[in-house]
Order: sequence, then structure tokens, then C-alpha cells
Amino acid sequence: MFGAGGGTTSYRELEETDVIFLWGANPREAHPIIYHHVLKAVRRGARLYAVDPRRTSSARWADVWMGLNVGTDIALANAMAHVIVREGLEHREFVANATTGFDAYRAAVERYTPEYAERVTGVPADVIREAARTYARAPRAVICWTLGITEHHNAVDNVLALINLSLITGHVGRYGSGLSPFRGQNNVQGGGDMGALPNKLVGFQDPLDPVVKARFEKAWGVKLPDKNGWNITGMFEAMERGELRGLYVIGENPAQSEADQHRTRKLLGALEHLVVQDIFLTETAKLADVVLPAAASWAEGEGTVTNSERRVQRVRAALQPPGQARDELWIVAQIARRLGADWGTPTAESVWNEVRKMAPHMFGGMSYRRLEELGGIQWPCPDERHPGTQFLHARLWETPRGGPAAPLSVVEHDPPVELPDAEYPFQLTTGRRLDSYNTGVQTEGYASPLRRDMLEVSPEDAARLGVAEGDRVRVASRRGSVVAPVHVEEGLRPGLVFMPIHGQEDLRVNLLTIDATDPKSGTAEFKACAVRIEPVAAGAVAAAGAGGGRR
Ligand SMILES: Nc1nc2c(c(=O)[nH]1)N[C@H]1C(S)=C(S)[C@@H](COP(=O)(O)OP(=O)(O)OC[C@H]3O[C@@H](n4cnc5c(=O)[nH]c(N)nc54)[C@H](O)[C@@H]3O)O[C@H]1N2
Ligand SMILES: Nc1nc2c(c(=O)[nH]1)N[C@H]1C(S)=C(S)[C@@H](COP(=O)(O)OP(=O)(O)OC[C@H]3O[C@@H](n4cnc5c(=O)[nH]c(N)nc54)[C@H](O)[C@@H]3O)O[C@H]1N2
Ligand SMILES: [Mo]
Repeated sequence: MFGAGGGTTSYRELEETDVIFLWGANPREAHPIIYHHVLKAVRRGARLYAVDPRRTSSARWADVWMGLNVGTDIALANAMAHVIVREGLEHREFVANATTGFDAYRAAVERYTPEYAERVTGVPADVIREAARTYARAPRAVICWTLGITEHHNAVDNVLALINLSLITGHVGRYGSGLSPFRGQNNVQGGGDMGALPNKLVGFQDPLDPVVKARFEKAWGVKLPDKNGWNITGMFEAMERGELRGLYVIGENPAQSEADQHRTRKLLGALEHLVVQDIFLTETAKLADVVLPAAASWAEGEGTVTNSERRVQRVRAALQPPGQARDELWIVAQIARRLGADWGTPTAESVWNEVRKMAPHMFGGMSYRRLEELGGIQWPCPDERHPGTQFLHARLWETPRGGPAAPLSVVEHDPPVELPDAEYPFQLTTGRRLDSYNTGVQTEGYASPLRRDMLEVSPEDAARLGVAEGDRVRVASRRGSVVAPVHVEEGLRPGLVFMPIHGQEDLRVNLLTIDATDPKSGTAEFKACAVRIEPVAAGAVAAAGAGGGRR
């Protein structure tokens, strides 16, 4: 809607805003540094809302926990918009000057009365009204979101629903008001910015735009393809059709992190050629024809990372790579040479200078010298006199407006693909714990395996199932099953169970998840599937644990 993929605000603004929504985000565990900034705001008196089916550890610090049903965020956001519009709390001038499509949007949210939304979401109508009024009336407000929004079959629509709220209230493009998607890993933002996407070149430039294409073809001395590549879910679909037969995986462990692992592993195993470049021998690497154990970790390499406030920062090698480990850039350049392209001996800085040259609108002014002097710079920073950009889209407030208007989007409630039923009566959602990291490769052996591997169940359901803390249960979905010890968790409502994504071996949660994906973003619906839970007698564990998920 804004033409660029990046959080609009900065961490400093989070500290100084008046209202913060953590919407499908649990930063106390997943983004502890950002959470410090949030807590500074809370101590100053900012009002904090946590919109999450679970009463997470982040939600414990919130003024209001909006414990909605999984996959009902659009109904909630649209109902807030309904209240805002019905009570005339929208920012009329901003809506008129900076947005398009308000009439259609207003007509669409008409149906989303707080009472209807209460039935769909489970959040009381009065709580929805209060949240809507507070957000709309606040001098400054930020909506933060993460995977609770984006890992659904309608992920893009979920995001649009939140952006709509910011547009009708004018909570974007001003200091202290904006939209802040927290990025996953330390350099997810940077990866996207650099063009590590199937449909974008560096600086979000469109490779199918003839002018852009010609520029890159000239600079690189090659012909570029006439169509976009596949994203990761698209790659697995292409493997299924037999169109994709070789895969080079760098720093990703799809054998564990993709949904529905029986399918994933079957497809990875059927590839003609699989190359894995990693710092550990992962489950994916074990399936590979060639492992490049050579990758050197971030502490052993030079370069930059870009965080959730678009700040590009230098990283420097602090350690010598162990054993035969090699710099990643060197490896990639060597592979390129054997494919017939001579890149010479690129350094992190020479690559970065090419980035600046090819995407000057974002990075032109970010020399290594300035990045070091200024302690990082927030993009866009087009020239060497530019200080970087603390918040985006100020142009929306200019009169006359300095650029295109932001379109409001009509989005409708659309429940998860697989809902609980008589056979699989529990809603499973998945996510993170503070002491583990993603597929566990990097934290295995450090994190406490106990909580990491547990199925979290509400006290009511534990009583109903006749299970207590530590008892083993078999969790089964239509795709597979795992056996896990139970943790009785007060932050869960009856009917909802939670499993961390960090489990190893037979505890891998992605044996259960569904491979439904959002056609717009290619993201899997990791956050919603239906499961059945059965207590396991002590002696039966080994047999049940075999689960069928092993290679
Ligand atoms: N300690 C630690 N930190 C990490 C990671 C890690 O593995 N460990 N991983 C990193 C990565 S790659 C990422 S992407 C981020 C992810 O960071 P987060 O997205 O904050 O983490 P999650 O726990 O996956 O999901 C967030 C919340 O979404 C909620 N949720 C589930 N379904 C719904 C829904 O339908 N609606 C709403 N509103 N909420 C829902 C879950 O209950 C959960 O609390 O964390 C990063 N930081
Ligand atoms: N059910 C469920 N599934 C999920 C999610 C969920 O919430 N629920 N979340 C999804 C999300 S948001 C994500 S990001 C994925 C994460 O999925 P992955 O990215 O597959 O998981 P990681 O464990 O982070 O794997 C990263 C790999 O990079 C390697 N590595 C680390 N540093 C370096 C380096 O410098 N160089 C190289 N070459 N390798 C390195 C690590 O050893 C590790 O093997 O999981 C997804 N899967
Ligand atoms: Mo992520």
C-alpha cells in the first residue's frame, strides 16, 4: 500500500508514543530488545494492547489483553474501523488528502458491528469499542505486528486490515505514529532490501520493469530472465510438478521449518541434486548430495545487517572461522566462477558499494565510513549529506501531497482453512520461546529441552483430558502425530493448544501443520490447524513416538 516493505517507525518513537498495539506479536520472547523500548513507553504511561489468542508473557504487561480466536484478526480490525467511522473519529482531512477508496471501505466495515465481531473473535464488544476509541483519539499510536498476522492463508489481507486502521486515523507518516512489523531474524529486513526475493531486485526494484531490467543488464553484462522466480512454497510446488530438480540452500533448514514435513521431506529427498551450505549439519544437510560446511557465522564475517527500524549497521569479523570454514562471499564467488562468471575477489565493502550504486534511492549515502561514524543509518539515505530517515511516508502529510495516495483496501473475515471439528477438536497454534531459536539448530544443547518440547494446554482442557504437568500425550493432525509432555498453561483458553517450533526429532511441530498457503505472499498457515489429543500410557511412548516422520 505504501510501495516499500519496511517498518515506518523507529524504536525511539515506540518509547515516545501514546498507544501501542502488539498484534500477533510476542516481543518479550521473540524481540526482547524491541520489548525494552515498548516497556519504556509503558513506564511513561503509554497504553499497551496485546492482541493474541494466548495471554503471552508480553501480554502480562499490557493494559488490555484482547484474547481473540485464532485467525479472526480481520473481523476485529474491521470492527474497530466500524466504531471509528460510526462515531466520526476518523481523521477526515488525512483520509481526504492522503488516501483513496474510503467510501468502499466504509461500506465494507458497516457489517462489522462490535456485536458481530464479538461472536466471531470472542473479544467482548465493549473492549473492541474502547480499543477503537483510544486508538483513534490518541495523539500518537503505533501498531506492531508479527507472525500472528502473517502466518495465515490470508496473511496479506490481515496486514492490509491493520494498515487500513492507521490510514483512517492518520496514524502513519508522523513522528510517533506508524506501523511496525518486527522482522524475524537479525537481517530479514536486509535480505529483502538486497533483493533476496523472487520478484524484486535490490532496493525493491521490479525486475520486470523494462527500464530497471535494462539498467541491471548493462551493469552486470548479462540477460535477466523475463519472469519472476519462485518463493519457497512455490519451489516446493514446482518440485511436486517435477519442474524444480536441484536446490542450493544457504542458511535455512526447511526439512524442519516448512509446514507438513512428511511432504517436505519426500520432496527434498526426491531432488536430483541438493546442496546445503550451513554452519551446522542440519536435518536438511543430512538429505544433501553436497554439504558446504564452509559457511562462517556472522561473528566471523564482514558486512551489514538491517534491523526492524530499517537501520543498516556494520558487522565485523571478531573470530577466525574454525577449521575449513570459509567466508560465504568467497564460496558464492567460487561457485559463480565454476559456472563461468568471473567476479574477481569481491569484498563485503565492494559488494556494498555496488548495492549503493544500483539502489541509490535507498542506500546511496551509506558509505562504510558513514555507517561507522553514525552508528548505523536508517534507509532511505540517498546521498552523503542525508542523515537517514527516522520514519517513512511523511509525504502523505504534505500539501499538496508529495507522492501517490495510499489506497484503503476492502478485506473480509476468512477463517483458518482447517477448523476444529468432532474428530480433531483442538485448535493448535505454534510459535516461539525465549530460550530457543527457530528449528533449534543453533540453540540445541543450550536451551532447556523441557518447556521447549512441551504441548501447552489450558487448565480446563488438562482437567477434561485427565492429564497433569509432564504427562505424555499424543497430538495428532490429519498430517501426522507427535508425542509430547504436557505443560498446563494458564494463559491459554479452553480449546486452544500451543506448541513451540523448536522441538527436535519426533517432537517437531511441523509434522502436524497444514501446507495451506497465502497465494499473495506464499506464506504457510503455520498458526492454525486442528489436532486431537490422547493421553499416552507410559509404556506406549516409544511406539507412538515413531510417528512416521523420520527419513
Ligand atoms: N527467542 C527467539 N526469538 C526469536 C525467534 C526464536 O525462534 N526464538 N525467531 C525469530 C523469527 S524468525 C521470527 S519471524 C520472530 C517471530 O516473532 P513473533 O511473531 O512474535 O513470534 P511467534 O511466537 O511465532 O508468534 C507471535 C504470536 O502470534 C500469536 N498468534 C497465533 N495465532 C494468531 C492469530 O490468529 N492472531 C493473532 N493476533 N495472534 C496469533 C501466537 O500466540 C504468538 O504469541 O521471532 C524472532 N525472534
Ligand atoms: N510451525 C511453524 N513453523 C515455522 C514458523 C512458525 O512460527 N511455526 N516460523 C517460520 C519462520 S518465521 C521462519 S523464519 C522459519 C525459520 O526456519 P529456518 O530458517 O529454516 O530455521 P533456522 O533454525 O533459523 O535455520 C537457519 C539455519 O541457518 C544456519 N546459519 C546460521 N548462521 C549462518 C551463517 O552465517 N551462514 C550460513 N550459511 N548458515 C547459517 C543455522 O545453522 C540454521 O541451520 O521457520 C518457519 N516455520
Ligand atoms: Mo521468521
